[in-house]
Amino acid sequence: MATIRRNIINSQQARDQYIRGITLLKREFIGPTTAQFGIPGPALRVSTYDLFVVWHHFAMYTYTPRTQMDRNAAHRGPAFLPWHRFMLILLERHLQRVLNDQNFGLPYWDWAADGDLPLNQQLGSPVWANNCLGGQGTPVTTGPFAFNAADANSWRVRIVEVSTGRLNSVDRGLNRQLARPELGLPPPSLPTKAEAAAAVNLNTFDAADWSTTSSGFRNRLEGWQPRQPYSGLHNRVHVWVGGDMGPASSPNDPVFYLNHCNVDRLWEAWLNSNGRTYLPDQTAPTALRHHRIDDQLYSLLAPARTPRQMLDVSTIYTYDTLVP
Ligand SMILES: [Cu+2]
Repeated sequence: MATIRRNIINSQQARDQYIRGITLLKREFIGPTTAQFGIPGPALRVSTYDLFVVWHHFAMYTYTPRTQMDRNAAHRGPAFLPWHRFMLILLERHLQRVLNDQNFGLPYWDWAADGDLPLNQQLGSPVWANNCLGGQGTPVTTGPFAFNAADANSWRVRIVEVSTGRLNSVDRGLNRQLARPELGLPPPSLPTKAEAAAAVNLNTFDAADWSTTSSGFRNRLEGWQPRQPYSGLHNRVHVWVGGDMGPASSPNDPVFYLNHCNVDRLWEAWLNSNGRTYLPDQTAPTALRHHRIDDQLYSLLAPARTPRQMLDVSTIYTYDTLVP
């Protein structure tokens, strides 16, 4: 039976299970070591949670094509949506396993609902309460992911992207700086409901040259267009949260999955109203590998799926509500 993915602020059960589940995955060390991934420093076992951080980083540094630094295997191109859907399904399965609950559905953060509020109220959203994701700081000191130097079981960032673009082993708390201005700009607002609806209303899924300059739904939702003054939907949520949500190791912050679950929900709304279609098809140039409909999505943890296999997931999960 398909599970139901719910709004995290409307379901105490989904919220509590999510926090408990990812805490368990963070403490589960059954995977490869950092040395096996070429991460410098002492060879430490990578937790199940951190495997997803590594996978995301590797995908982001798999350029497609190799010579062009723009599109990568999971971003800046059409596979952005099916790749993250594949990632979320795998994480959800791990959560179901450690929670011993096959009905658990990943919750989402409806950031557009917060984006309709004035900025000071966006910061006061129940998402940032101590019984949900906790507050902000460098490091975060309140809520379930608070850093406590004396408690080895408190939430630690173990693998992070450094300025060279490579992954490094660290042992520190989680960093989060909500609604911080960038480069002298005024503080960013979360995206609004009108902006989300305008994206879903675009009939074209994606268009040549399948990059950050393309017109269409994928690029609008990913957030490269329009870019004034901040990037749009998904990208702006990363910028708005700040801290560890910035670099390619952004799955370090558990809010990553709540953001992407909402992105996935907007895609589901689009698929619902436009038909379960995807572009480009398999006749597109090989430079678009990982992005064509029957290409394998970049995988590290499980047998690869294709974009086509991600178009109808109704036997796996549904959402409590889609955007109107
Ligand atoms: Cu990503």
